Amino acid sequence: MPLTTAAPSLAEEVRADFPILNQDVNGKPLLYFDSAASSHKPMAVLEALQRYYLTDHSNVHRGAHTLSGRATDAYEAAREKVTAFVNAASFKEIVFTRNATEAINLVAYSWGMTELKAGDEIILTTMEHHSNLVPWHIVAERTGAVLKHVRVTAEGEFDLDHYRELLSEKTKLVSVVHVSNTLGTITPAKEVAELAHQQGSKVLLDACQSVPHMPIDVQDLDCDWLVASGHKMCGPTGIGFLYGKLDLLRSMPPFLGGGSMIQDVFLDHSTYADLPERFEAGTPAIAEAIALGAAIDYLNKIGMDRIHAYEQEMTAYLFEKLNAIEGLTIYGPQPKADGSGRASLAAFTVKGLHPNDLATILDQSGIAIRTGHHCTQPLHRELGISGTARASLYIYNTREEIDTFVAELKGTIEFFRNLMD
Ligand code: C6P
Repeated sequence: MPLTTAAPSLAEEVRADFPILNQDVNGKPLLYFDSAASSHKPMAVLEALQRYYLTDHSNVHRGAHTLSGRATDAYEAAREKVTAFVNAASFKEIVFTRNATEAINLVAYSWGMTELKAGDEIILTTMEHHSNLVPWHIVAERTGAVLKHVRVTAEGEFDLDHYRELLSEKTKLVSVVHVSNTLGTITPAKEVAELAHQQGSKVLLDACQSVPHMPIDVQDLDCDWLVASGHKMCGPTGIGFLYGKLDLLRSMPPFLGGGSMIQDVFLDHSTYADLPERFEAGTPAIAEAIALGAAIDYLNKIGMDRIHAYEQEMTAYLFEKLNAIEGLTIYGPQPKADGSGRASLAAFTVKGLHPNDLATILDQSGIAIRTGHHCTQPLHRELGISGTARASLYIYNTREEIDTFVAELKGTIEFFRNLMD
């Protein structure tokens, strides 16, 4: 009989690309379950950073010399990669920012402060990250705009009925998280956008936790803006992007003033450059943008459909194991049998134990998870808890790691229960 070998899993295929994972922490092999906070970077991204500094570094859009030309070409090529990755209609619709937080602030300060007036309504949800709450608090304080928040259902889903109730002709902006970093909930973004547009409202999608994990098509979603951070999608820190519909971006005043974003400057006034430069004042994060381009090449080579499918498989396995632990509560929707219907993360509490204690003990076994409020304090308040422990997965995590994690978690719970007995 011919010997058949099982096809390697995605993690087995890519694991060697992430040398950081190949280390011991506190005497045990590192088990990294904190990619929702920040993912690791494959060698291709680290090499792109180094290659740029070794051979091409210069400022962009400024010099007539060869290095400046190379840096500019590579920087703009990275923008083209982001454009294609989210299926934007034009590279002019992609503005590089430091991160998603800065991208939301750009919209809040440029569009929000000029377009909104007292009584206009902004719809957010109760599961927003602080990055999509605080900028709108500032806008509301300054303009008199009113904030409304869509509830999360008992099952942890975006409450569409409540959303429909909140929507009205007063709604000028719907700014919602695409995938919750705490509940793992997937917002029905297309429907949300369609309903908002029927009321003449704009739509911003915080896609920080979706862009790294699933195919994204901004034209299909029909959002007006979408934001993401490079460091959660195998790219470096210090780079993120804002997608905005061309006409809308064109209608927005600059966010920051300075070099690069101008056409002509006089002593008493200036005229502004076209998109996307208008929103990129000063020397940008050139190396980081180029490395983000390398991260996109890397993800594309695997295929976003495959990444999504693999994560669903891992989600189903993680939940099967966690659901079997007595006294453990997971927040957010349960996955369907095939792991679909939610993100590949689990925020949980264990009866009688503080999440920080759990994480500290797990760290002694080389296991990295996040604890605290994950910058969703209002959501935690709604849930009546001060914090959760969160395990979040990415392409390089394996079933065996889930087994180890669950075994260590059970051991830790038992240890504390024995202490309390
Ligand atoms: N969430 C987490 O551990 P920045 O910091 O700008 O790169 O990303 C902000 C942000 C915005 N929206 C969502 C849904 C996010 O998850 C995050 C970052 C990290 O969950 C750090 S708090």
